[in-house]
Amino acid sequence: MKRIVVLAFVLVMLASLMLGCSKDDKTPTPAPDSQGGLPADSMAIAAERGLTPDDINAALMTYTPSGTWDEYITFMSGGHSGNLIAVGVPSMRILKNIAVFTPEAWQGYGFGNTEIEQMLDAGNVDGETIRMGDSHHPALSETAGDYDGQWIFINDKNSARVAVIDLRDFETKQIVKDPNIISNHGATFVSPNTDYIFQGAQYATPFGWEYAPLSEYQEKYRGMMTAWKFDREAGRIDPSKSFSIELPPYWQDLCDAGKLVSDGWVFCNSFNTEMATGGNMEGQPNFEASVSQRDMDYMHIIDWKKAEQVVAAGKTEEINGMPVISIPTAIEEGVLYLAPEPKSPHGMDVTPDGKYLVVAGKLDPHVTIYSFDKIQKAIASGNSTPDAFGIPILNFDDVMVAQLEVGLGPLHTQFDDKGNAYTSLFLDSMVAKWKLGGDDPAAYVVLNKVPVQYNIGHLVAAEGDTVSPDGKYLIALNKWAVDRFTPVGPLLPQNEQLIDISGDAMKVIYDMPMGVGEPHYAQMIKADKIHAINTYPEVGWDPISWQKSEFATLPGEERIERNGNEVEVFMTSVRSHLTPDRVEVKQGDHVIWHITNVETAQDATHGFQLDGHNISLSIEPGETANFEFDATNSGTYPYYCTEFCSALHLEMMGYFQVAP
Ligand code: K7E
Ligand code: CUA
Repeated sequence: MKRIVVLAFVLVMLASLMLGCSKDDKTPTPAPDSQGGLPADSMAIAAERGLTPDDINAALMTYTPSGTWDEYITFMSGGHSGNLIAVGVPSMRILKNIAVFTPEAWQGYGFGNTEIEQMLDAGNVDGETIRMGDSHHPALSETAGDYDGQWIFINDKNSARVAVIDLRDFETKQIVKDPNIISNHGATFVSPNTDYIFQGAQYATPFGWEYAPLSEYQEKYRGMMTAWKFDREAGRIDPSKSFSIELPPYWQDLCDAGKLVSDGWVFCNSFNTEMATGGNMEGQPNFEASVSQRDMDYMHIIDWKKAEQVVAAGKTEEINGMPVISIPTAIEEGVLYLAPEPKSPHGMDVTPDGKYLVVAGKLDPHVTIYSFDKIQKAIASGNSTPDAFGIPILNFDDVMVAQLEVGLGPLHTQFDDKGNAYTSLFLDSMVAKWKLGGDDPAAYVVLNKVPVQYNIGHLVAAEGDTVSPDGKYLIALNKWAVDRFTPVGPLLPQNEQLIDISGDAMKVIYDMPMGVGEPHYAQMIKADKIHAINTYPEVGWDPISWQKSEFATLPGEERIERNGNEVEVFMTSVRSHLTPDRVEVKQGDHVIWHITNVETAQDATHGFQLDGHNISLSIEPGETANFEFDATNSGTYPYYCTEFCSALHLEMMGYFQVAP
């Protein structure tokens, strides 16, 4: 019986697709099997695979034939894999795994390439080489509050670092380390014109993560908001024009930058306003209990435009090289305010019009909606009570517009183009769709919900963080994937579920196993906004400095130069040989090696690995890559191209010999 229903459904649907028919279309629907080119066996396939009409619908909405491109690109953080993953929508195919904080051999990232090593080294901590990360929140660069497709930034929660990725070549160009905090979370969030990339701390420590007993938590431990200045011309964060604001040792959590009316402000939710310090072996409760005692935590409300003036006026203290606005100065200058947030809040999402802020409850089934206008009025009224540090806490009722019960474990909220909001419900494993009600509390209503599998964290809507979201698609970033995919051992992939939000009811249309990282947050941009290059502009290009490399080597210029104990190799690669194909040095020599891929054809990448030396490069068409090392061991070490570039790719090799 089910099969007959499926068959009938497929027949009608395929026929209507063929004809592009609408309800007013008076053309009689011919029998599908009489249509030239209509595969008569598709119904049989559907029946054979037991596909329901919904399955077929979902397949038709997501299947992306060979050679056709996705409409959107979603950039998902890789979580503790420390990378950034570009995924096409609606196909949900991984387009690229972009190495950021963690070495990745395929991209030749962190395996010898001199410029990349230097960039990664900029993220080292106190001489400790850091080659991992915990990437959480990617932020696309914006112009007037809209994604402009030029850059993307991402934070490393683990060591409080921020990376800059260039969307011309989808490669990481810079990593900066905050000199005063060791863990961040409310990052990265950009101001509407990407003047600043904001980074809020997470677990409080003394400045510079120095030692201080936990008994001195309230006096010595601090949170922080750093405004990293982005120089668009240079395509780099300019630490010399960046600044920080000292915050209380509450754990700042998620942040978002204001937009339109609220441009100039940044907001963060926080938890552990209890200032708990652990001690579960010393008779204290676990953190999970001690940081959840109070009914209210505090939203941080920061006037960054005013902070910028305070910095310009020199009213800062330089701490570890960073100008910091102290808490007393921030209070005096009207830079920092607090507002109560219901129990263990999570998420901070500014509505597309910039007028409202949504904070989710985590342990409270409500989302709380705050009005920016009310916040401004409350600040102007002077009605507040000081917290333990003297920071004015605005009255909850003065700033809050509505509280809407959305379900259990609300975390994050996204928006569409029709005035709706979508909130992830971790405990319910659902997405709740609700209506924004402006200033009228009664106008906020839950419209419907859709189950997701399982334990949803963040969710992302098409252009969902901009001033003009697209609607259409939403992705649920689910933490658990129990029973969803063919078993692959105890460590399961995450499940990224694509949801069609074009209609009234939400429909899950694709389950994508994410087996290369644990995405926290993601941003989804219209693919045609990104103008990625096909090959580097000129042969001999340095992708990091974005100019011709001083070591560019053209065919005929290949050479090996010896200068005392230093041997410098200038090599070219082209299908299907490396020149020179013999390099001999003496044990103890320092070897500096440059390779230029002189190809100009798209996709004619040559990789390079040197046996026994932990060296792996990816040299894209036109690129010059460099590495250096000490020839410590004598021996014979083949080097070869790692990309299967031609039929004679295996012959693309050479011998590196170290004479004793
Ligand atoms: Cu909710 Cu780090 Cu954005 Cu994960 S955070 S879910
Ligand atoms: Cu070049 Cu294989």
